[in-house]
Amino acid sequence: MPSQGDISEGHAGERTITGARVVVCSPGRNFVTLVIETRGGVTGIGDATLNGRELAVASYLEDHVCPNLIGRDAGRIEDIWQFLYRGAYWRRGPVTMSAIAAVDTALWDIKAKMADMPLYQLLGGRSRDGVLVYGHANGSDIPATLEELARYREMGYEAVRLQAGVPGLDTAYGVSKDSMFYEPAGDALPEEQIWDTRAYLRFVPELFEKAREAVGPEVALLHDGHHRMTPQEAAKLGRALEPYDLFWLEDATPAENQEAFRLIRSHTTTPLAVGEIFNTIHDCRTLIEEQLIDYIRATVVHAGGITHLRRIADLAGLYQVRTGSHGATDLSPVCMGAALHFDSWVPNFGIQEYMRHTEATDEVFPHDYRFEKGYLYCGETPGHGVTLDESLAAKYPYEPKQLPVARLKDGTLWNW
Ligand code: KDG
Ligand code: MG
Repeated sequence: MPSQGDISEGHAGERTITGARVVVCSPGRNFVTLVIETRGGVTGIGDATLNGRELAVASYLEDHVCPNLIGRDAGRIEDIWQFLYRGAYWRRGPVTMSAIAAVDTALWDIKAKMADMPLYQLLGGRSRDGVLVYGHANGSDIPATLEELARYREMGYEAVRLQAGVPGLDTAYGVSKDSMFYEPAGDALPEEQIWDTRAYLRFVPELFEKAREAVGPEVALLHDGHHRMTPQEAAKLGRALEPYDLFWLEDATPAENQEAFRLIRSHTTTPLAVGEIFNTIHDCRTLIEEQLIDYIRATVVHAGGITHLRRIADLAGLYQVRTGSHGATDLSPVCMGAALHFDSWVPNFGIQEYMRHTEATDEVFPHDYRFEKGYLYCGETPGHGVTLDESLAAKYPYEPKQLPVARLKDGTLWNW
């Protein structure tokens, strides 16, 4: 009889999954968390947050995944991953892969707790002491952005992403009212913003010229194009930014068409990063194998959990592509905790994005990772080191929120 991975194996009684449930809460922004319980009393949690589409993943988990988990051996992480990926017949996609990621993360949490080890030990142990992170400095114009940059330097950051308001445009990606906590998902229905790439391209090199003058050559400076340029425009920007020695230019152009990066790559030596919206290895195979990028930004929650992210990182390692995982605030502290264990191990680590969560979020998700002088350190607690205060979470019910959309001046819908 084929094994179901249940207690029929004899040794797995303690590990049998007896419960799986989804907690949706909104301590300032929405988060979806999967809680898996085992007969032995060990629980694990995984992040399943997909900004603006949270309830789709919650339903995918509650209605289609959780019933399949009951009775299985929580120790069979790979088999459960394959079951959820192949078994659904419908493969890939952000909803499916975020749901699989939540299960995978919770199971790694359980395995590590049962082994009485921090998760990074199960992956192969530390490759580094601390994880280099970049923070977000943003402002309505260049002086305001440089002030923020100085503030991040004072806090100890060695790497800072810069986004600034573009002259002539009312809104720009990455620039918020509260500079410390950039939260783009606003209203129940999407805000519509106006975008003009030519105005943006005229402005960005000056931002980085002034920033370099202000901080000198050492500090790593990053920028996110947020999928808005054509390949030709991205090539032009990459070249214009070369004198300012960026750590990376992110999401220069949409990457459904991976071959589009050939044009950008052939025109500029500015390092390229992409992948925060990728959910499988197939989204980045050409980008990696042709060495069209320098950093892959896939992360635990949207790319199928630790099990799948490890496959992506291993492929990337063959081609000298390093990791630079997405770490915006819409990824919960559970994702961040798991990501930091991953980052502490992965040999081809590059950098980790770190947007600080609000106090309310940190209270709902107590964690043992800590920031010090530009680095994040995962803790030594068995598991991934992040828990969920369910009674506090219950005080913050779900609030419908969606990401903005962008239109060109003539009304054409563009990439936000
Ligand atoms: O939900 C969307 C955000 O995660 C995204 O806009 C953040 O681009 C982003 C980044 O680089 O952090
Ligand atoms: Mg981005």
